Amino acid sequence: MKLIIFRIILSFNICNCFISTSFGQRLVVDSLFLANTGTHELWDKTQIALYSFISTPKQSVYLPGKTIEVEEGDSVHIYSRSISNDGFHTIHLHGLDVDTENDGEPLTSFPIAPYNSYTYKFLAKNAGTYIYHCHVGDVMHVQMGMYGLVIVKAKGGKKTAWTDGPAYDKSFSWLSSEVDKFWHENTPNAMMNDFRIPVYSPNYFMINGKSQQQLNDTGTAIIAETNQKIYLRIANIGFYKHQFIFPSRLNPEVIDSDGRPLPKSYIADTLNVLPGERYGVMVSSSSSLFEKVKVNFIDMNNQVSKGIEEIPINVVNNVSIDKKSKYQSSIQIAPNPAQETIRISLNIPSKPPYMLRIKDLFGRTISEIYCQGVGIKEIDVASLPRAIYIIETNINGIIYSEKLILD
Ligand SMILES: [Cu+2]
Repeated sequence: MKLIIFRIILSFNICNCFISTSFGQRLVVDSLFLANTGTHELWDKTQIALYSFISTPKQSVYLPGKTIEVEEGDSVHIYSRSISNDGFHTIHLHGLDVDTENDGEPLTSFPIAPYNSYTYKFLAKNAGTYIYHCHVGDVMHVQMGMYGLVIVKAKGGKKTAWTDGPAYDKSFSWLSSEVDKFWHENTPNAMMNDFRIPVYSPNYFMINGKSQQQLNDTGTAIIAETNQKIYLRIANIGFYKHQFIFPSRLNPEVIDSDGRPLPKSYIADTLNVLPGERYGVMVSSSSSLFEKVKVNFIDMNNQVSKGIEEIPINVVNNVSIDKKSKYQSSIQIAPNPAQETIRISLNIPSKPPYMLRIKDLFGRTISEIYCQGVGIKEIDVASLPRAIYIIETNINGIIYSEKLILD
């Protein structure tokens, strides 16, 4: 059975494939490789040892692990192979209705030994946001990075929070967590054998494995247009309480929790997400908005916030930009999205010498380029982190700006 599934995966050359059954139900076959050797770079360039769930055995580890995406009603098989050179691992499907054999609790289910594999199976009964994580050594393997999201979309992959639920235009997933560097410097097995588990004192606070300037990231920062419905899937796999504070102009409406629609949705600009909890929040703004969602990471022993991270929100009123003036779209960037070099031309009546500024979504100037005369300006952007930026210039008191995506 394992061999057959592995063949399917290889023949499709991607790790997520589906086959329709005679009852119209999809069988989704996905794969995870359980790794215990790797390093991960944090926002300040600090390197930590990391375990992870990755897509292919040759990949470098990353945080969080691979996201599993399926649809409501799917029968899901996750081929799981340990490429760890030491110790056991499992996959616990947190919040999903699974039988004991597929629960991933090592005592009642079973652990996966190095270079062994198992195919976890479950039925994705309810659309929603779920977490999977290793259940060996409990908190230690999770702390080492063995976690990821399971997203169960509405039937047919429709852009609704659940089948026949509220519709959205865009969605973002925020899986929050923490890192205690000391725990990563001491192997979990050594700590477990000695029963000397140190006090948990995290020094890095993350959303989608990112912090600080890394949150200016196309997968995490909210980039949307006015009046678009944005569906946020928020999940906490840390050991602290994570408090999300939204600008009230985003009209945050909490609509589901832990994989079930709420009987009655509610508006709240502060959302406390406890370890293991998941929430669905619908936001939108009727006017342009350049603000941040603030996230407090709160030690539940004393209710003190030990870290703050901010996720940029960039809601742009595209209609009014077009109507306001032709100058607003007068910066032309090509290519966009770009990778290495961009060519910028200004389409305005007069062009005195001007300064082009590249800003991140926090409004910080990343670089300034002095420009003179007409013609196309070529700028090397290869060294900039892959993210969204604003190219801006001020000519005779008028600010011209344009969005630049580096991918
Ligand atoms: Cu593990």
